[in-house]
Amino acid sequence: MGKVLSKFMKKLSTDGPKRIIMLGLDNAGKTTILYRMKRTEDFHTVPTIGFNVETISPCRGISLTVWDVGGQDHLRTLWHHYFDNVDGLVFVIDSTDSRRLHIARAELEGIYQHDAMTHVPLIVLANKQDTDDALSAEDIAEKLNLLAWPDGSYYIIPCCALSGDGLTDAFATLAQMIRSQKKAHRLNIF
Ligand SMILES: Nc1nc2c(ncn2[C@@H]2O[C@H](COP(=O)(O)OP(=O)(O)O)[C@@H](O)[C@H]2O)c(=O)[nH]1
Ligand SMILES: [Mg+2]
Repeated sequence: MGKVLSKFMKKLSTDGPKRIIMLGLDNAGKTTILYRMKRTEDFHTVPTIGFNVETISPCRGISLTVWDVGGQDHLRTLWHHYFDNVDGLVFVIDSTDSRRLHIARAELEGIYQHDAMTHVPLIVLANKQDTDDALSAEDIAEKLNLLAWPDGSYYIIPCCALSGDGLTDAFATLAQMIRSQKKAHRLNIF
């Protein structure tokens, strides 16, 4: 039994990288987050046309291939092309952009209308917490109506992509959510 369990745990941790998509309105900080996690020095971002993709080092034993997809108006209609076989979603909010939070909410709800995305674990990043006018994660959760979402289906985490504060925790939490979900799924099969 112990042997079977350890084989099972090993398989969980050695499965290939998990596929993460990172979405959010333009200027939210997605590309900055990707390269901060990748620990790239001296990067500067330009508005993303299309996508950037990087594999980031293991979080809780899982490597994450993160797709950072452009968020300008005309690019958002293309997001659904990235929805197949997604293991986790990181949805990034510019916490200073209170004017467009209702658009972010509509986009987030729209993503979860797609069948392929229904059960995908969600991390909402309340980015730009270093600025004086940043809304708190609690305010953002309320404005996005997250309290109506099922318990455990998401976490909202305050962060600052410039310093990296909050990012490691956020990706580790997502890795943990993916791991628990896969485990539950496999146990159902037994
Ligand atoms: N003050 C502050 N600015 C940030 C932060 N994260 C990103 N930015 C800035 O926000 C702008 C948009 O960032 P970018 O990563 O290109 O956003 P994207 O369009 O979502 O990929 C850039 O000028 C970044 O330097 C943050 O945590 N704090
Ligand atoms: Mg970008």
